[in-house]
Amino acid sequence: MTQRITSADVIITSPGRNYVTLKIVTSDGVVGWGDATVNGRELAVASYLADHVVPLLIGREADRIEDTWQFLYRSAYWRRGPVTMAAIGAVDLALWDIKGKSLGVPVYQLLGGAVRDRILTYTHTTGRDIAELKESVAEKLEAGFRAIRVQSGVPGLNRVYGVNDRGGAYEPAQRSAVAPEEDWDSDLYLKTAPAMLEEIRAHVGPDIKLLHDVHHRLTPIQAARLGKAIEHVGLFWLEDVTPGENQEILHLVRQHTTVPLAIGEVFNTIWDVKDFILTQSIDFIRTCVMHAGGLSHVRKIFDLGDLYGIQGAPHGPSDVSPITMAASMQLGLAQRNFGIQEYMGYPDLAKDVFTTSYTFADGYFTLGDAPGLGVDFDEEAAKKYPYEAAYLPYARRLDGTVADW
Ligand code: KDG
Ligand code: MG
Repeated sequence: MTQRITSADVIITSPGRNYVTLKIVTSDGVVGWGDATVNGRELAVASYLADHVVPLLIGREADRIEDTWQFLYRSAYWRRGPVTMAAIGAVDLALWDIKGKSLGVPVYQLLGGAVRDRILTYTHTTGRDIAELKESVAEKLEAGFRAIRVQSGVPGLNRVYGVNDRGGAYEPAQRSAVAPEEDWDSDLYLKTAPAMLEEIRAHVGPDIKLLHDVHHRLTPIQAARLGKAIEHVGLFWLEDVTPGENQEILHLVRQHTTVPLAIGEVFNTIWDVKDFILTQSIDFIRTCVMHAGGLSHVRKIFDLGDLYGIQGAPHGPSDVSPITMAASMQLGLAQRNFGIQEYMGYPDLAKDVFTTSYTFADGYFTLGDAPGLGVDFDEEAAKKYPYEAAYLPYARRLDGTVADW
């Protein structure tokens, strides 16, 4: 019997940070959960969903996931963009959750079944200086991680991306009515970043995978210089070296260095990343399984990458909810060219609202056999944590110019 969507509700909650969750219920009483969190712009997606998407969903056949995706994408007329694509992504994740639960299987079974047993993951480390970064690295190694993103302070700059200026873990969004300001100077960064990476490599030895995120800061030729200077460090990847809206840019970097390049977390469709892939300028494509239109769309992006030996490595910061994280892992188990899953971790309070079935051991995540995505959302607990405005930082250069953040 055809099951139809009978209700869809958007829930905004803030257990330690803001999350936007979509709950879809079917005529069979099956509940599907989707994540629609766009860090610092949460209410825009909530409105797009509640005001413009939910009314279109009621009465639709819940099993028609691809048809619903095509309908929401093409009937909007206005294409692409983070708000639209996150909203479509939330619906897509909820519908995959429903299909899995209806059939009593985890979503990876519907994507072709497992092609691996466990999912390699990396986490974040940070320090205001190298000594503090080493402590952070030691902590994560102790916790079992074997792939680690390293970010450190830049001498001469007060606040930089990836580093908490008060020490401790870094969470970019700040609960405040204004966007916090960070500092940037590419020359100061380029002067110290290679030595920092060398020292961490010497500290962890050859077997730990090291990653580093430049967060869209450099010009192509600066990025090429950095790549050349750190080839001997043996990074797993160097991420977002340039802003990347001009996709051809990375081809120039590529011609100068063999450091593996990763990019894509801020892009939302296959059209936004296809040139990176078709020109074979990258090694890892980082589109997020929610921000880029859900599992239905991201697996097409990863399939395109597979033609060129490019691996999928979905975005997984604390600002996508455990629903997105679980969906990423479902894809990770079934997608041949899945490379690694980012796992930044979650605020403790988030565990009060989200219950997950994935488990971590020895640097890898394993998925259980829970049907659907394998995540539960506690609506009563969510009510305890009302939305609080929070903004991502932005950066200024030493002369006051707004820089890429
Ligand atoms: O909301 C912005 C964060 O998701 C981003 O800064 C994290 O770059 C990031 C990463 O690689 O996780
Ligand atoms: Mg990044």
